[in-house]
Amino acid sequence: MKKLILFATICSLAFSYQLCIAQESDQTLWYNKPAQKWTDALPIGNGRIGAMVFAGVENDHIQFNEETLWTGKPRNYNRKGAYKYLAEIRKLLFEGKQKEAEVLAQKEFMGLQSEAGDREAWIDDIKAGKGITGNPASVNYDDKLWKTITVPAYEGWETVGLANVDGAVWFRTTFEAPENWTGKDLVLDLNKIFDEDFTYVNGELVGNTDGADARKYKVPAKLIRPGKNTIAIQVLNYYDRGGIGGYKDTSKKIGIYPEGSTVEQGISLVKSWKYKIQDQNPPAVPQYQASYQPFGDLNLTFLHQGNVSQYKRSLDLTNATAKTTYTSNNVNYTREYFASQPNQAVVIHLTANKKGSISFNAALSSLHQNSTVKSLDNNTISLAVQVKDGALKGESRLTAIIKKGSVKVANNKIIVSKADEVTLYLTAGTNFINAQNISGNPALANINAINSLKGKTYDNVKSNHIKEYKTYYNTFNVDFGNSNNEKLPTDERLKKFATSNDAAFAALYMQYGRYLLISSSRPGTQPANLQGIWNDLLTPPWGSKYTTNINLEMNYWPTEILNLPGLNEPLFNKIKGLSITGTETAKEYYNARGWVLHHNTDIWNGTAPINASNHGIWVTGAAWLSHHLWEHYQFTRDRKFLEQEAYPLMKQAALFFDDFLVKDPKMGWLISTPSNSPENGGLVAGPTMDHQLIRSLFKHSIEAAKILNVDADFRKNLEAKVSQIAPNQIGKYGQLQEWLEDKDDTTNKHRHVSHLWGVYPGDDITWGSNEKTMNAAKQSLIYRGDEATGWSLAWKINFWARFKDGDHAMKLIKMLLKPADNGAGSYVNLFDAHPPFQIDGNFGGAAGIAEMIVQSHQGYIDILPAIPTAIPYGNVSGLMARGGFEVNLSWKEGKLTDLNILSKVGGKCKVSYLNKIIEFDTRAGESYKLNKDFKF
Ligand code: FUC
Repeated sequence: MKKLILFATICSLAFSYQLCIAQESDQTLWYNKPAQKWTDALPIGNGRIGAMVFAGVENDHIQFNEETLWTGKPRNYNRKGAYKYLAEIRKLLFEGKQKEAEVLAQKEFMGLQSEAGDREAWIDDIKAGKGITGNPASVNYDDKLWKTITVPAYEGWETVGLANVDGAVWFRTTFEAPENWTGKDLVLDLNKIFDEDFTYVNGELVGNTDGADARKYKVPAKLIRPGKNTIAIQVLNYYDRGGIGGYKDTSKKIGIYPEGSTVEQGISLVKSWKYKIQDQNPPAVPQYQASYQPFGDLNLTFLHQGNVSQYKRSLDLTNATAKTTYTSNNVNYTREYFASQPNQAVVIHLTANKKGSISFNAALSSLHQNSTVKSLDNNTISLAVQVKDGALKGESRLTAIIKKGSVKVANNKIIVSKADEVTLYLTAGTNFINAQNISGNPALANINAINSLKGKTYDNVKSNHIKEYKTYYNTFNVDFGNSNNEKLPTDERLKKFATSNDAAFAALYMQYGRYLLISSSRPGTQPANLQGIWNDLLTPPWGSKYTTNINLEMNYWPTEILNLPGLNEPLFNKIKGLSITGTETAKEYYNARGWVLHHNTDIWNGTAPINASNHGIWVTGAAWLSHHLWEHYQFTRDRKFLEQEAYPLMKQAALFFDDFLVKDPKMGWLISTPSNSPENGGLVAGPTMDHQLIRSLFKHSIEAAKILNVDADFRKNLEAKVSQIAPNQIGKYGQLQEWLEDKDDTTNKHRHVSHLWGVYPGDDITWGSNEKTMNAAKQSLIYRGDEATGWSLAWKINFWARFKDGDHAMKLIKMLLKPADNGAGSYVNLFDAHPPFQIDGNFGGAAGIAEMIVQSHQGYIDILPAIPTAIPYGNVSGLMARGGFEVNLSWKEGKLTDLNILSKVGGKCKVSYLNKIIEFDTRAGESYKLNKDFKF
């Protein structure tokens, strides 16, 4: 607040523009150049509609999403009767035959994929020349009118101009054969082509390969002519990246050379080739689960002339509004952008300090091949899209409201001339209603939004947006002091973070995490997926779906501790949906009661195993999600929630394991098999993580049943079983064993650190209850090392906080908050880089910093358990602790100066600081203040 007032004062005193920038609020991301890449652009979102603002001066690109536009359709993912193979898979694992178990499971135990298109029929059509005239393989084919493309492109033709293309594409080029090649057989080295090729030299087929193998074709001497020779390649691509890929290591060239020599001695084919798209409708590729889709692009084209100065773009987290300002021809222009939840629209407001200065065209487009733009009236256009592999379709509308000047629609573009002020409303909807029902009308969300905007001024809409947003954002405040780097643009600040004293940047990162969650997970919407709500790719990494062996859960780590409990609603709703499909999966795969969730899900609530049996068969997704339900009760003590929502789902999750656990023949413990220690070590019997999760689930279900005074028999049964579950074991290297057997490899740097689940987010291992195991867990983490993917760095921040080593946690914060130059870290817009972009690290990182300030998982509130020397000063309010307590505190030079605890529901409060512990009774709604000596 202090800083904001200062900002206003300085600016009103008409100091230089630069100084105004320097005094920007400490809760703002800002830059002095437009976004070049998607990960430079600034994200806005209302939980349902998300947009990325590029903020170019002449061309402002706003790429947008609607969270329910996915591939696929409602269908049953379960393989009927898979349980018949369960006993055999278990037996093979018990006999130590992991490979055999994986092979059997791959064949009989994975979920059902979506239907395949008829590939043979399509290839027949393509070979018969559908979509192209003549025979492009022939030497004399006229390719003069064909376009050119860079060859090769290892990341796919998508990256060199064919952005949304799958299908059949012809490539042609020529080379001059030197005379001394006459009579020699040649080698045509193309290496990777995605996915299949038919390669011709001078009209003759010299090779055909389907799939990932490298290609080196022999070209018989008799085919080669002195002088000019023609190479023509027909590439068939079914999914994701396509084209002539060549080598990942681009210092290696594709080319042609005589047998016995090398490509360096021959002719390089790295150059511009001619290409022609033959067909863009390849048959569908079977998928285990669906992918989140981009929706469309809004491009605003301005006719600015003359120099542009004073450029700045920013995102103010305090009011969830992005802004672009610049001066052109002595006119100061301002654009404001936000995604309104109350009015369900992305709103863009354009102003200038000189009347009649705003002129631009606004166009909608989409990557979806099946999309159309239409004019609806003289100030509205619409974009209709239909996803290729699935049943979902969407509609979006753009309306321009102008003050003075003129507006019209021509060529399906909105054209604004000489307006004083313009407001654009961008709305979107799909036919998705829920995972079973897609009978919705995509126009409806647009119509409703536009109706809700009727009669409202821009100022109304903006103030309603800010008011609604602040009900979430303002529940927590953090100040780690000022830093010199605050006067730097955010990208510069990011570069310097690791080597400067800029604790304030870590505070900004916490608030950015909260901002991103509010923007991607409002009540009534889908939960935040791997990219939250933001995605610009038709085949995004991992389908931008929900990976449940860490990633989905990490997205929701900030909700309780960072005081955003209302944002759990989409997750809890998802859990309900998953419990329904998961009940059928439990029956079909394990002949068990209750519900089960494997390592991934999507908008259609898939719960069956996917991908490969060595990591797709991981059975504890429901146990982990149940932990979120229990934690919500722990933090809020909301008994009604426990009774009506949490316990019924937890109980069903526990029932599954009641049926599923089996006795280990060697040790006699109850173990989880078959399963996997996420993505490490293949299919196994008894990964440690599973036992921690199941033990926690059983304990919490027992406790919940006690609190609610229900299900005595069920409780007793769990009580009898919980102590039989395989315990955490310390291995020969002093490590916490990742598996039942002592077989950890201390040089293994795997990103997943699953066996430490019991340290965080669980509480199966704590300093208070089992110091030895805690030390073993710490040893395991030391062996794993610090280097990791984005989300893994974020997890490690939380681990080091729980180990009470703030400085080590800070080291990982610095690794997470460093520019992502092809590695883990943060992009220009501070999105987390796995790489690629994955939002979990943002959320895990924000939660981790909170965990350094307050912990409450050991039955008391632990104050400053892991504060690093690099954050010597702090003033924080609104951190939440289990038991329904809100913690407000300050510290200086690393020492507590003030503590104020608000009891939300009453009851005993136990607080610890350094070695002191105090306990007192509280009344709901009352605050309890302690001084630096920990006295009232
Ligand atoms: C898990 C992780 C990967 C990635 C993916 C989305 O499979 O192992 O690193 O985060 O989810």
